[in-house]
Amino acid sequence: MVVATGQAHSLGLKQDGSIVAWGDNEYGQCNVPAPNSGFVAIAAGYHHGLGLKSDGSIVAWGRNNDGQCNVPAHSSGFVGIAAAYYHSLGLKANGQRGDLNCDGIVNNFDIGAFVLALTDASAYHDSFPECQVENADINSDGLVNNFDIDPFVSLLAGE
Ligand SMILES: [Ca+2]
Ligand SMILES: [Ca+2]
Repeated sequence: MVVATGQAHSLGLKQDGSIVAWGDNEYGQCNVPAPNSGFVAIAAGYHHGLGLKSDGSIVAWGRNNDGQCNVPAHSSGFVGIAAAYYHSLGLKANGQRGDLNCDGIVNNFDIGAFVLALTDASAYHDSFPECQVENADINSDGLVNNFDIDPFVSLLAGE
């Protein structure tokens, strides 16, 4: 079991992916939201808790006086979490080559985003504001252009 501790409460992540919480519950920091399953990481803030789920989403609960439980929209693709005194951090896997929709994996769902990144970088930024167009530079020559198409297809095919 992985354990994280806050100011006066503690969280434990069990091997089955559920979280146990105990201690001071004045702000609901021990009330893990349902469904309490599928967690892969935990973090405890002063009066709040964070859980990272295997699907890359973040769940937050407990005291929310400074918005530390307001997980931003597009809450997916996270690979790590950290909880500080009164704020929270999520680490995204948005630096992966070929992962143009930055959901943490390279697959057929990246094709549309890749084409957009190649043809219209500003439209790409509008559609995927949290992603990096540089991830379309599959052949790592510093440019996002047609020469990245073949390497991208190979990447998708797992070659
Ligand atoms: Ca992707
Ligand atoms: Ca390139």
